[in-house]
Amino acid sequence: MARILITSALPYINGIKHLGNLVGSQLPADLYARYMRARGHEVMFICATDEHGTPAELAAAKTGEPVDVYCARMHEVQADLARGFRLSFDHYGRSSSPRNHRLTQHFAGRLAENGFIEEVTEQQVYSVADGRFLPDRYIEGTCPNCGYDRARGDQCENCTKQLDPTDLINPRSAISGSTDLEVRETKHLYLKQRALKDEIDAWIDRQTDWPVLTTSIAKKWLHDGDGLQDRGITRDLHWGVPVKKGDQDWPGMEGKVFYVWFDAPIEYIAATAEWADANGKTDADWERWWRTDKGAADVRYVQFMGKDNVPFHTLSFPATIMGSREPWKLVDYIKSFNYLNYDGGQFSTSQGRGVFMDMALSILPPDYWRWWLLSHAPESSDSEFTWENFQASVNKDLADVLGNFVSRITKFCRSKFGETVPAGGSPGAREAALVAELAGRIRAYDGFMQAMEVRKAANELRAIWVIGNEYLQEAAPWTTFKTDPDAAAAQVRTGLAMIRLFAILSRPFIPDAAAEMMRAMHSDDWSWPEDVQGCLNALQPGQPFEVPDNLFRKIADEEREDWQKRFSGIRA
Ligand code: B3M
Ligand code: ZN
Repeated sequence: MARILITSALPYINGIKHLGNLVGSQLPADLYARYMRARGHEVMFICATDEHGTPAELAAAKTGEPVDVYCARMHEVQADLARGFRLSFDHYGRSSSPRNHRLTQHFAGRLAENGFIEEVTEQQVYSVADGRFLPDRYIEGTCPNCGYDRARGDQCENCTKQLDPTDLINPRSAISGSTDLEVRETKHLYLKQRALKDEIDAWIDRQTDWPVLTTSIAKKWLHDGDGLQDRGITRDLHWGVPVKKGDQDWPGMEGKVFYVWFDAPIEYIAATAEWADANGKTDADWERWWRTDKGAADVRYVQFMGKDNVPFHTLSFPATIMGSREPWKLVDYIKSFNYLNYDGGQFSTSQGRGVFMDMALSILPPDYWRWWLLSHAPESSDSEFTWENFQASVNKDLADVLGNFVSRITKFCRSKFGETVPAGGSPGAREAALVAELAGRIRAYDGFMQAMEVRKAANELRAIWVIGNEYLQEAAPWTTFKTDPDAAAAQVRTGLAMIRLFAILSRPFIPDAAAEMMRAMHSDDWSWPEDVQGCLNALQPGQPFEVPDNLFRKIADEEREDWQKRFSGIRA
């Protein structure tokens, strides 16, 4: 049995997430966690809300709530939606937790002790009207390069030119619109990433099994242009982890907080400590996942994220870990995703475009969304959500193939043999061929799931469901029954046993339907079908079963047209 640590990129606290966020990290991470548990490994699956930074402060200001009240409320909203999508985290933490405060301050103290922190005095734009320093993104003005009048202090979205706030013409606060801005001196801490560049480079070179997408992004940031740069890790904000050196104050850093991207990855570790606290466990229980000197040496750590998060996870977070000179676990594999686009446009939380998690669950149960998103995951390239494609995939794969198979075999059995697994007959050549075909497909499915090749795994699972229908079509127990009821009984037993087999294999993708299929077979034996023949003989004659309600309904054209209009991409 292996020990698998899985983390998903932490969703920002502000706003309900859209399906692009979901399929770009949390959902495939859940698929992998469920699969690894089904294969008998020990899994620790961690996520949390990412609660600091200007977005949280501004979102709270819009609602008029104190930011800590806003974050507590939104954490519950997001935790509830995670449950709604059956995301099976062992813990869904909060980056504003005391655990993360202490751990972030601990790492900062260690980095300082080891000479990887530099105190830098710099010029920053201060908004008198807002009474605060403005991060570059919160300064707007006219782009000197193309004249776009909503350019940001870090980049012009129109011509993508990298900017400094002082480049902007007629700069103003993006919060209040005020032009009463001053440039003031302020002191910040910088993580000396350049001093760790060679160590990071050598570590990345050792990760020979990483996807090309992950490695190429990391290498680009390491070597392109001036290469890896030292990075500011503090901000003049009120909401965040107060700057301290371990549990000591940091002279000159009073009133400042750590930059959100410094504390957020540390929450992966802190959330595991929160898990221990929430479950009456000891520090040793979480440290055995994260400290290679306390039992984590044999842990395989896999991270899931969108590709825009790869730089922080391959450079800044490893720099924090390495610079601490403490034996913390570094990631072993990073599975990163491209983007899910919506009906020709980009999903966008800030512009409210796309299908959002709460909307999705208001119209269909999670399995429908899980299946479509995972079988269309944006792995090697962006993928496109269209309502037509969603309707076609759900109606075909879930209703016509899987749902129809379960319905046909259970209803036929009930009509001829009642609601118990029939005795009589014995498997023949056709069943032997079925076992061989299923075994081959399950081996391929296993291979793709182990390799986190999500779409290929979905294709194999779909092909396995099709095998069930093809078996029914060829065996035709309804015809066999006319001349040889015993032989028909053997065919029906095989068909019913496939329902349980499909439940076991499908649970990582569609957990609710899988549970319903297993329940209908009056079984709760989820052991993985290493021996397919044994699995097809698992239901004993005389054992009761039920005809489950229709597992999946079809989406009608009218519904799809209504949803297309209702979710026109602009969130009310
Ligand atoms: N919240 C960025 C994002 O949601 C950030 C991920 C943090 S993972 C430590 O895209
Ligand atoms: Zn521009």
